[in-house]
Amino acid sequence: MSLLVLGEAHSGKTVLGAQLYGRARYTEGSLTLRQQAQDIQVLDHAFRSLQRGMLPSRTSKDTFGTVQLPLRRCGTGQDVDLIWPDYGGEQLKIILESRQLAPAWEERTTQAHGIILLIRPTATHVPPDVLTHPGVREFGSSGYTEDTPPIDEDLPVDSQYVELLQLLTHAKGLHRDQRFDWPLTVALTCWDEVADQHRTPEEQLRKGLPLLWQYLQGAWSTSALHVVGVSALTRPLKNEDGNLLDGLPHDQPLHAADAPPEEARQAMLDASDKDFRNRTPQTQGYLIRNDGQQESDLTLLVDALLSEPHAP
Ligand SMILES: Nc1nc2c(ncn2[C@@H]2O[C@H](COP(=O)(O)OP(=O)(O)OP(=O)(O)O)[C@@H](O)[C@H]2O)c(=O)[nH]1
Ligand SMILES: [Mg+2]
Repeated sequence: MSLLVLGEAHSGKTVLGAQLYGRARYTEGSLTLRQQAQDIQVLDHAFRSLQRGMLPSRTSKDTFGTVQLPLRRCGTGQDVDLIWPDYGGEQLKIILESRQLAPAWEERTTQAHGIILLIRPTATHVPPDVLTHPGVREFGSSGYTEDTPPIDEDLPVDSQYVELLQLLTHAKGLHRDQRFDWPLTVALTCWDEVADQHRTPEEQLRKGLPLLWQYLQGAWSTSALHVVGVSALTRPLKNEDGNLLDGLPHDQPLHAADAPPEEARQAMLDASDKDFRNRTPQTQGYLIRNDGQQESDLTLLVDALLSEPHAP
């Protein structure tokens, strides 16, 4: 059975994918890696960066693929393929603008037993005035960073997610004459950045993306819908000088190939978080269940969907 994961640019796809891979491979949780596969190299590589206390590089804008993570559910022995997004930049936006799924995506969607939608709440929080006047959104206003993806002039951010879900359910052949039973988990990523840590993930979704919340309430059956929070890193990574690390563009090396060893070592130190490295990535990152309970087993993100009855 396969589960399709979707998330827009900078939503934390690569880091979370690497952490899930690390948990499944090196720790005992609800899911394990059932085999090594050629195409998991991307996640393996990203996990090795985290082991060095460094952030994985940004995914190239031109990449638009997926990585199949072959997992096994420990309790039941059931095999699950997690179709993890390996794309960068504006690729999801292209789907939304063209309002069409490419044939390969249509096939993945039809075959998917369920979907995991990754949303980074701090990158999509839109103040009310911006909903009515999209043009006034600027860097530096609350919740915006350079990482904040641009929004379509005509659409508030949450309508884009509604449109995406409409495209997917259409491709899946589901009709609105009854609520959808297709298992869906909305995972709010980089949860450590969320200002009000006392909110449950569902409250955060309702507050931050009200249109999406309303749509889900009307369209999805309650038992098939899950909302969780997830922080893949626990906190932002910083170097020893306290400067925030950033995922380098994929084609930018850390230092020149012929850099003297001391310069290369300094470049490594500047781009790594010593404490994160010492604690190892496996012990960091957590998931927040909707009842507010914190779990260190990130693979529970997938488990909730598997408890659901089979999709139509
Ligand atoms: N605080 C915090 N920051 C995170 C977390 N996960 C990722 N980040 C930050 O977000 C940046 C983007 O994460 P990626 O995993 O590269 O995101 P992506 O969706 O793969 O991004 P693209 O490949 O550029 O589309 C990282 O470089 C980190 O700086 C997290 O759990 N907490
Ligand atoms: Mg990426």
